[in-house]
Amino acid sequence: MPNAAIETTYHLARQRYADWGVDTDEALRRLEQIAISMHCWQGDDVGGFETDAGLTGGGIMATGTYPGKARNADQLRADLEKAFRLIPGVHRLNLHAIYRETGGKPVDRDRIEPAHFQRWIDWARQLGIGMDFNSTYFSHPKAADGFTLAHPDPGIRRFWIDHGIACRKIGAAIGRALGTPCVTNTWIPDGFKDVTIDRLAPRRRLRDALDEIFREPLEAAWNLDAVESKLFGIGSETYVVGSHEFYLAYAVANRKLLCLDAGHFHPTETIADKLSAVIPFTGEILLHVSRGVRWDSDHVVILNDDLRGIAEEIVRHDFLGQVHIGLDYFDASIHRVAAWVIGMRAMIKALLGALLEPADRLRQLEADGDLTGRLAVLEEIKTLPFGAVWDRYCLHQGVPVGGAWLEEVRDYERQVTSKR
Ligand code: RNT
Ligand code: ZN
Repeated sequence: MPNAAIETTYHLARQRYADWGVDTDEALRRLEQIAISMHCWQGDDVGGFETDAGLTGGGIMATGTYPGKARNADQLRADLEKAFRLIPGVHRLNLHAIYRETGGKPVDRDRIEPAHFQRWIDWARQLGIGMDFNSTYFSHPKAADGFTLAHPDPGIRRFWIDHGIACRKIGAAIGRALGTPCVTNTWIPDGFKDVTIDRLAPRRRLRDALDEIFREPLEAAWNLDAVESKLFGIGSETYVVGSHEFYLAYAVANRKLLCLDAGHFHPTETIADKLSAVIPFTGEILLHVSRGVRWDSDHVVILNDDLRGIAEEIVRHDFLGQVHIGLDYFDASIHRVAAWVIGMRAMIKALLGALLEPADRLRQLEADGDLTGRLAVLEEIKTLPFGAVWDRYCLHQGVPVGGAWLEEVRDYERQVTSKR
């Protein structure tokens, strides 16, 4: 579509929204301020560059064999840059500890240092983006039996505690270098496949291990700690040490960020409803926006009701300053750069949709007890010319409008990823 047509369509759309009392220019200005943390691990199926083994254990699984995945950090950075150029706005990178670069030197996870992430930091600075971080408690011989921080063996526990401590220091170094706090997330796979007798001792061990990891206070301007719960994993179907209640209690008691992953709850439960329940007690939270299909399958995020619900809760309650939005999925059955672009664009669209709600009017209807009006208005606004506002945003952000980004990914595939 020619640019002039995009502008004309936008101006007509702006009027339609104005009729509902919504200022589309203002919505776009607010949208531009929202940085979403794009997860590096979609780019190589959660493999990392420590060993050639890739993702092993941890109860998570990437399925698919799409060719051309990144095999080293330079390739991954190139793929990430390609994706960022197709996504409107300025976003962040979410890195896992297994993406360290040690120059071929074997360094185990309890010994990693900020220096091993210097190339990532320099790259992020060049792009003008912030970074977030994750300790990696899976794909490692010391995690092979499914336990890490809650392991009964004090030696193994110590190793993972030291990993956690090292990761917080890396997080702080990242945040300090980039001038924006790094959210360092902790997720462990610990749990049992089958009927469990002692559910308490592993939870006590986990609590104590976390206390040790978090003992040293770090500058909040550099590093923020988050803890992520889970319902079940492959191999931890019966019992997960770090359950929702465990981490909710831990986060509230210790003023940590709770990480809510959209795939980590019962299928009819949505994380949207949990924001207003948790934020009054934790202050801030981290989201792992994901899409489970029948189970915690980590499908690429799309613009569905769940996603819209999350964005609406963030915007309606003015939580933008308190919610760190990150994505978490890994689909190896489609082009990996496209998977990023689809998920990120969907998240941004959901936020735009929420910013374009006639919020005051809806709130008033509800306060007046006019529940008929509330439902009627919510249905009517679904067909407002949202696409015209979205296209105009992409145009002004200098990224492809509509499906034009797909051709760029196909080009990149022809020239780069298919040759790997
Ligand atoms: C696993 C958790 C965790 C991971 C990433 C790779 O179930 O969701 O966040 O997906 O750390
Ligand atoms: Zn997650």
